[in-house]
Amino acid sequence: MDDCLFCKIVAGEIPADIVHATERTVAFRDINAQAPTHVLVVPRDHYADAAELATADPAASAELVLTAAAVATAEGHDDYRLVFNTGAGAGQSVFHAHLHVLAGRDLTWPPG
Ligand code: DGP
Repeated sequence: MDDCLFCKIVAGEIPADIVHATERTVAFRDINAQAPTHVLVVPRDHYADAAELATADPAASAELVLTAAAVATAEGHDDYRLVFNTGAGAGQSVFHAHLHVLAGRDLTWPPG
């Protein structure tokens, strides 16, 4: 996708604080962190949201979760929250699938 922010981060065209990378995923710190650890894990290939990714590439979808777990472990967290905002009404603002990894503070339920 020519005009996708996260495609540009994956391609190295826009800088990001990358903390982990695998064959199919890249993980980088969220620019607007909502917790001491707030990392976004994205597939290298472009899919608009989590369901589109899971339909087209289940292996990459699973790798996203495993990368998220590796990031949480690397940052010393046994407890963490994974979030896929899906659709503008649910808070999705970047339409390249991404998994939020949040940890390092009390995470209340339900989320806002
Ligand atoms: P969402 O609202 O679920 O689509 O999450 C998108 C996240 O992307 C949001 O928490 C802020 C983050 N974000 C937006 N622009 C940038 C950027 O240029 N760099 C980084 N690292 N994160 C960004």
